[in-house]
Amino acid sequence: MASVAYALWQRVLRFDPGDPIWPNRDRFVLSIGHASMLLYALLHLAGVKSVDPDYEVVGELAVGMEDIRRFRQLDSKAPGHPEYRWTSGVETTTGPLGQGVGNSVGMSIAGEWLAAHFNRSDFELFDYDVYAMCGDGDMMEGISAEAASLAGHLQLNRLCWIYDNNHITIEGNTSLAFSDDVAERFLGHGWNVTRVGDANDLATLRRAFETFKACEDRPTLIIVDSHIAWGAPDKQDTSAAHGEPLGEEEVRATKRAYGWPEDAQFLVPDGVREHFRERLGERGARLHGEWEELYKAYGREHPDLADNLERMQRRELPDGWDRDIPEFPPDEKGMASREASGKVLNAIAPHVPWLIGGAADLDPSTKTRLTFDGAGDFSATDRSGRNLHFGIREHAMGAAVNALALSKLRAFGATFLIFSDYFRTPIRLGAMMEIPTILIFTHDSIGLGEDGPTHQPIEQLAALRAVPGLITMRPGDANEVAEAWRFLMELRHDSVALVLSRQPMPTLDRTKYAAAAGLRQGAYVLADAPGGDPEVVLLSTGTEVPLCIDAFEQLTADGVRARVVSMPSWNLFERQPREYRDEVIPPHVTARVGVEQASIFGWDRYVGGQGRMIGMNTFGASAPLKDLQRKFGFTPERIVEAARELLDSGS
Ligand SMILES: Cc1ncc(C[n+]2csc(CCOP(=O)(O)OP(=O)(O)O)c2C)c(N)n1
Ligand SMILES: [Mg+2]
Repeated sequence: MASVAYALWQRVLRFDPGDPIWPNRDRFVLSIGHASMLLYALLHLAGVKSVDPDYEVVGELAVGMEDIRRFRQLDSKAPGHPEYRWTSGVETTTGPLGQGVGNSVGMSIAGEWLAAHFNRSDFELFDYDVYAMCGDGDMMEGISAEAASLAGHLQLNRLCWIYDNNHITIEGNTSLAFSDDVAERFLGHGWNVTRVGDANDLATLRRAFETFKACEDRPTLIIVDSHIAWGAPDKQDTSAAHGEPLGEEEVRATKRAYGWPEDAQFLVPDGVREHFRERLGERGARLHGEWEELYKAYGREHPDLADNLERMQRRELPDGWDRDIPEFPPDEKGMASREASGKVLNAIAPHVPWLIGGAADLDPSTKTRLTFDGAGDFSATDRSGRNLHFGIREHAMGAAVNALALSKLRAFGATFLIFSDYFRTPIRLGAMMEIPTILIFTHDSIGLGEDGPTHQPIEQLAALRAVPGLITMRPGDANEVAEAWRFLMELRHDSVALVLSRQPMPTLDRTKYAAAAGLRQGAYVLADAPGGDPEVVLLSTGTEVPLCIDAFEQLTADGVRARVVSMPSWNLFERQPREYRDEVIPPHVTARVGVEQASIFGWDRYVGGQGRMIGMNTFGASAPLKDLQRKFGFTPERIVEAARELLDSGS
């Protein structure tokens, strides 16, 4: 695929090596992340400059020759698979096959939305194209079907996938496991499909890219017939070329076939870097320069929009973005946290124009629809809409939301917590890339009731908590929800999973109990024995917090010194200093009861060896909420009983 990458980068791609984060650059996504060296070679030969986290161009090479020599070694800018943030010029982290093509759809949605929102007559600020290079693996992965189907439906005509049709995967020829007619399949998805019969035919490649550029109503798939390890006399067209080094002799023979000096290693012949500078470099710098001029004039004519764009690039928010976030009055009946979240989201979104998102066909349930005047629906005919409809395509939604965040939008995706399992990979990649993706998961426990065990999440919460860096939050009433949004909107480098209930819970009286702002510490003392110094501590999250409050009131009335700790986010709690954590959960108080309608996995860390956990050890059941709570022991009475048992046994 080197020749294909060459044709694209040298002749087509609008990319300025001097500034790899110029907002209107074309995006190049290497969905075949195992071919990372192709990307590193391009970044190196094109002389792409590195960028620091403050968005200043630093000026060192993004990938130096030393990095390439140290391919896949510790601290090299050329790691095994391309990693966003680690290597400048890498648009997204790829390697798990299918993710890159999924991302490319989100990048293209972002491009369309940015154009609709920011472009004005005479000011075409955004018109970038998105190219994704994919392989047999991407084509086999289900996510490519979801993503292609969505892209075709949305008629994303500035999206181009280039399929490395080499008929080889790891186990051998694709005939082992794959016989799709890929062209037919993409025609069915509503794509423009074209074919290049020889990957080394630069003229035909060029025509294919022109066909893509000329196509105005659909995405384009370019099927390129290619040969893995082209030119290697014994390994070309074999799966061995994928999985093993060619070996010294075969490398020599390959160099001979290319007419290359056989003994030279890491050789860049004179003139090659200049050649890249003259084509890609010159074109990119010129287009970028013209764009900067245009942008200056835009700033004079449309200062407010330019201000928005600047803030967006820095992941800052408009002044006063949070001014309409409601404070929820105490209410015994209360509301579901999904309900509160919908209200807060709709109080924020009108003030943050680039906050967009949607659900995988569940917005009536997740309460994530933006309902204010003019919010609109993003579609093939309206690119300015802020409600996205991902359809029932959770995996593609996850990849697309990551890509929207990579495009500097503030983006959210929503579904039931149980279906987080359908897109674990995008969730962990978002966290790994340190991008502020917002995931909204409702129907967060057996409390959803009659839908039964297929829909009742058990281990999902523990699984989300286990993702390094991901901030998982399960707020305990409407005001914790408001605080969660206040907190998460300002994050610039953390992905968040907001876990919300289907069923109502009381809105706590915050004059009686501690302020919801405690959520920022991850866990906080919500209710306490007079003067502190409790003999038993009740720990819980979400809908179980009010159960603990009830139990606390009963225990207090009986003269037991109890404390309730609300723990909306373990991950945030772990970021607090030891003193704070010990203050909230005093190490010497070993009588602790944890309560959560989820897998008990991980709770022993807080409940301790002598505490009690009221949680789930099995799947749930299909029944009304009240019956389930009784069956599984989620009642204030059961909590009181557990606390008493602990105190009586002297722990
Ligand atoms: C989701 C996922 N499953 C499995 C792998 C392991 N894997 C890496 S490359 C590869 C084969 C890919 O074949 P293809 O896309 O045709 O690439 P080629 O061998 O032609 O370069 C596999 C199975 C992976 N990276 N991601
Ligand atoms: Mg292949």
